[in-house]
Amino acid sequence: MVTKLIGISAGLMLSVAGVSAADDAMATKFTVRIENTTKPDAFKASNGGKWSLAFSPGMAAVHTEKAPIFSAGKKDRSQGLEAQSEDGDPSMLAKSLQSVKGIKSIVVFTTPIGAAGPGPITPGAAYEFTFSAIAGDRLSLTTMMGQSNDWFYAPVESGIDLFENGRGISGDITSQMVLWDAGTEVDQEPGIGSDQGPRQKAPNTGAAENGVVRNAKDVKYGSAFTNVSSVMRVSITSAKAPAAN
Ligand SMILES: [Ca+2]
Ligand SMILES: [Ca+2]
Repeated sequence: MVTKLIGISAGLMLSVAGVSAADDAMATKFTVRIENTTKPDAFKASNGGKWSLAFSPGMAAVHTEKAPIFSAGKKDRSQGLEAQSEDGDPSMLAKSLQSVKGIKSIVVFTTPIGAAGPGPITPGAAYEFTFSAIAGDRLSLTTMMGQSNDWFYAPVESGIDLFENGRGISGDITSQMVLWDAGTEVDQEPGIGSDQGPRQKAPNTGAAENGVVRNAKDVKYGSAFTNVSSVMRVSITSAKAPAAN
């Protein structure tokens, strides 16, 4: 499910109150690329059928607080993480985070590079988005594991520190990504579950789990998918804005 709100090609930057223009002069510009490194039909279900893995549209937030989106071991906050995790729709989460303390900017990424419109990244495809940040800022991002009931990839709840010794980070940050279970929908076998994103009759369909957000390695079916670097590559580059003169 992708709403009109996020029907923009390059990634929609939502402005957040409290971010001053003065920050711009000192800001470092970052570009993040999320690539689906799997092959078509790479996975085999218990019924013998093969399936492909895709990752949904998602969102990224630059923040200063330690856990703006979720807390491991706690219930989902009903801010939209459920729709992101179950239906691949980041729009509600992006909207509600605008009023969360410590959020400085939000980017929604919906359209794969080279695609005509919003959609998941299928094997070989990638999303890319840019944002600006200053020392002390952290990055969180979310994307659904598209063949699950309510699993999402994100860094740990405190996000990724965007600076080291005052300089913007660059490089492969896949190792900082974790597969999480949102605890909102009962898990079925990935790739064939009737209530999972590609097969459910409508968004938000499936048995309620009433659980907590937790590392997917601790849930049924999860451990086969928690080696994130075997399915995606997330890289970041940074460039200091040139001095104005
Ligand atoms: Ca679940
Ligand atoms: Ca579902």
